[in-house]
Amino acid sequence: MATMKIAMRTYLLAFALLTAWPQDASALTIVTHFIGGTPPARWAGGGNLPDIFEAAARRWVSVYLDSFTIHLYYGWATLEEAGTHILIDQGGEPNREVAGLILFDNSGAVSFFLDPTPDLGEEYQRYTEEYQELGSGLLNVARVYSAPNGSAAGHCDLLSVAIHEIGHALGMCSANLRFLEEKAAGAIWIRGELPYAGTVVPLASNHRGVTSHIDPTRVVYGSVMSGICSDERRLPSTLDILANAQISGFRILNLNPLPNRQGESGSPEGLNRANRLATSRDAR
Ligand SMILES: [Ca+2]
Ligand SMILES: [Zn+2]
Repeated sequence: MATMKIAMRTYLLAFALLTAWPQDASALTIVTHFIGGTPPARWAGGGNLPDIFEAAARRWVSVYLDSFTIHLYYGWATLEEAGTHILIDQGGEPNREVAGLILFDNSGAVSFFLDPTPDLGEEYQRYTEEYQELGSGLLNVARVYSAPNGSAAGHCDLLSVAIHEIGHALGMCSANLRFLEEKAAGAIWIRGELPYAGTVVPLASNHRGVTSHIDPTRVVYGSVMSGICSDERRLPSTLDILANAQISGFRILNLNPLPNRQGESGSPEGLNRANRLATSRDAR
């Protein structure tokens, strides 16, 4: 891992010296670098990883309007989970991850759906928004597509896994120094000038302690940072957006990101105040 870290840093530095990127002064910029790797032998759908990763990045870019640039390297590799994220470098004030590596499993253990139209959720027949009271009023905790048809059915949505892993890069990562401070109490306390200040985001624990995931046993089913299941698509919820904003010091938020269909996001009809709690099998 240390070798990879040094190699990636060197590559990053060389790349930074050779290239000047246009800077958008008023938005999060995710600079993506496809490093290749061998794709899985089989997958469903006619899409490809670069298009899907870009679409996943746009989901997060649409919610943070602070001026900040992060570099994400991504590709295929043999893993023991659907996807993984490794922090390469962090820094600045406030401290944020500035470079990361995200890998997706090519072993065949996970059967992915590669959406050829990753900005649209038209393969899923149902869209649900979940709301919950977590200390500062009812807030959106889940935006979930379900009931897939066609080639999406029976598969794990690669877009959702990419959104989840990029979410780790934006703050919820056990190598992130600010996350380590924030998670001390086993939860992330939303505070300061952020909307829904007073909300407490519960974190899942395992035998090694507090993890970098939202606790699926205490939050209504479907938060993208609690995990990803087969046969569904998860988009960042207000809770996911707030958790990373608190960790990484993002202050200018769009809590109603890109809708996939007209009128679906933030609409009163979308309110589904289901009381059910469900456990979620994490992709990691
Ligand atoms: Ca689609
Ligand atoms: Zn994860």
